[in-house]
Amino acid sequence: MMIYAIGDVQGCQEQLQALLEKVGSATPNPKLWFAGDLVNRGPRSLEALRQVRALGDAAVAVLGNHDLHLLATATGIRKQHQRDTLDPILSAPDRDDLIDWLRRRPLAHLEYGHLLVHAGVLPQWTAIQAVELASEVERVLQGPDWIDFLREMYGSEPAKWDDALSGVERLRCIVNGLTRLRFCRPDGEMEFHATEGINKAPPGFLPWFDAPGRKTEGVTVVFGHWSTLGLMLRPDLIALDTGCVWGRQLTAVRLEDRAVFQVDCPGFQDPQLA
Ligand SMILES: [Mn+2]
Repeated sequence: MMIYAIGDVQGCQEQLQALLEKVGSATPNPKLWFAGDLVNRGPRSLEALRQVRALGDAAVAVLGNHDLHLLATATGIRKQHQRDTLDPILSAPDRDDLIDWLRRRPLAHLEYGHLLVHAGVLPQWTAIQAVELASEVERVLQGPDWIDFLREMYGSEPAKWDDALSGVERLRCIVNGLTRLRFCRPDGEMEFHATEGINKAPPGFLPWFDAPGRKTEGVTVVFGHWSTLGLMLRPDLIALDTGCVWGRQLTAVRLEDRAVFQVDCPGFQDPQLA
């Protein structure tokens, strides 16, 4: 089975459509993995969400920080930020169905020796553990108390994972590791301010994937979220956020042979303002 992993769409649905056409002419009925952040900042988040939902079982889409932000905005917990473009979703006739679908997406997916997450995995987590921890959050997001959880989800503490964490602190740490992480200390303590490339790590920090002894080294981690990395292919990593919304590309990588498929984007946001 041919699997194509696709980077952060961020509402760039015309580019998604063009990319799916390219992929579809190489492989009829492909399996599609989305690295999260389907929505926001780009102009057609509503259409992007509808399109991925309509793919049904052909698509696996993990939740990104912008997707969670949509859930929090739709439930009135958070206000939109200045450059958010979520209004068309919030006023859509099918908004409740779309939000309900979105909150039932996973935060991690492990298959064929590849672990799909939006941002990263903490160095202490094995791939199997990452999926188990993700499912702890998924159970809450899919359960009756999901809005209460969203209300407490935001925050950057605790910055460091501990197996003994419990309750909302545990869940928050899992969410932050899977959906916001870029840099951490060698011991896994997370940092959430720096968004530049690997050569601009804050003192004492390194990219999560270069943490020594990282327990996911034996699988290939497929992720997005970090547009300043660009497309990065290493034996143990596939970084997919090639900054579509910033005027670069939307990228798909075929997992079997790492063939790269890309669509250029005119750019809907100014990276100077990022
Ligand atoms: Mn992101």
